[in-house]
Amino acid sequence: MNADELKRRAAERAAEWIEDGMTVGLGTGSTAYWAIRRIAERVKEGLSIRAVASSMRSEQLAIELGIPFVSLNEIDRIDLTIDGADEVDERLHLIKGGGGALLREKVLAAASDRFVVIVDESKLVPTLGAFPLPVEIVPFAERLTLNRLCELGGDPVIRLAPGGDRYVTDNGNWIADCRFGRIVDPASLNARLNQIPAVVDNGLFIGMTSAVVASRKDGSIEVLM
Ligand code: ABF
Repeated sequence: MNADELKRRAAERAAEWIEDGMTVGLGTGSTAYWAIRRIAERVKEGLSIRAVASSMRSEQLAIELGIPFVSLNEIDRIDLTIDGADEVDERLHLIKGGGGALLREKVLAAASDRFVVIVDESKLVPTLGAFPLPVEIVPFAERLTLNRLCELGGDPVIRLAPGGDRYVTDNGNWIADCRFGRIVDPASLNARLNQIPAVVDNGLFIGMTSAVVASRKDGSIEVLM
């Protein structure tokens, strides 16, 4: 079974948890896009929901597929958000942000009654950190912030867009991809990073995951809680 098929299976399993009348958070990334496609199919079959997106890319895809939308500023809670991840550790802490949408993804996750993560089994790791940790920073203080990330041992690299310019997030910020090595205490690193003044947020999602739907190469689907 190829990676796309594994992602699709996890996404469709999670989309089964969506019920009529829900407000649904839409994630970002190739796995989350499979969930958006499945949600669009169910909307065509009569499912009545309203969606809020974690990125302009997700919003664009959902609008193209006919999913009804609501602005985050029109709601106070999200019933269920379905999103991908770059790494999931044994306590279901996450590294997210490989897709550049970590800030809005974390906002949606925090506003959700249930935050469900969909992955193929390659994302399951014993300890976070093999995937570079994305840190969203304010361009105004790039140099000072990179210095602080270096002092923390992050060896930061500013993410570039395909054209070679700095990648700009939906929020007008930049991303520093940081290599901290094995992150044995992600909660502590998360706190230290977010104390740096021009760090907007980082890709560590600590204690936010309600469930992980992981699809395995043998064709099985595992729900981790
Ligand atoms: C998004 O999905 C990001 O937070 C994460 O980086 C990405 C994973 O992408 P994919 O599903 O394409 O592996 O939620």
